[in-house]
Amino acid sequence: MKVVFSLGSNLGRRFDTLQGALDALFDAPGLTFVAVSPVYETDPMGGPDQGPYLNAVVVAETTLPPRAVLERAQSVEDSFGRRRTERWGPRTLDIDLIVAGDHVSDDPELTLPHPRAHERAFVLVPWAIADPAGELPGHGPVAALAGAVTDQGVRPRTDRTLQVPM
Ligand code: A4P
Ligand code: MG
Repeated sequence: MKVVFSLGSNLGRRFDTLQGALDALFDAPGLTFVAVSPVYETDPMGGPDQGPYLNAVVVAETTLPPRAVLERAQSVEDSFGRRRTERWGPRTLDIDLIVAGDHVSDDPELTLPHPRAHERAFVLVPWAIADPAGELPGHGPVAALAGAVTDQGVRPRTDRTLQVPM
């Protein structure tokens, strides 16, 4: 099953956090790395007044059930000092599960596909580069969706490239 993660950080050493999170995600069996997007500097969407994010998208293959993939992502968030205080507030690290194969769920603990992914340039623009043939179940080809969300303040950081996890 293919899984797609969105990584975001707007506190602390943002790039180092994204690289550390990428490495940690693949540090245990069950997830196989496929691709990582370029890094983007993005204007914050929603929540309180907060600083800009670095965002990236990671594509993987897994034999794990979606719930176990989310638990992996949450334990990586926790290990980077994530505090769950204010919803949509600033964070050292946010890892969202965007899709898990063609699973569809409205469970608030794990909603699939991610309910806001289809309208967020900071997810769609990097995803379309990491996986040009990607599909968002219920919404269609990612490349077309990415082309439709403009003016959200998503700028490539060509000076920063995430290394493939070892
Ligand atoms: N949850 C349900 N479905 C999922 C899923 N598919 N992936 C539950 C991950 N988590 C999922 O998440 C809250 C609850 O969502 C968890 O208990 C989990 O079981 P959280 O990470 O603790 O809180 P949050 O991130 O503040 O809330 P949420 O709803 O995930 O926020 P969003 O919608 O992800 O927004 N602007 C820019 N430019 N870049 C960003 O990365 N991120 C956000 C967070 C807002 N604005 C941003 C960015
Ligand atoms: Mg989240």
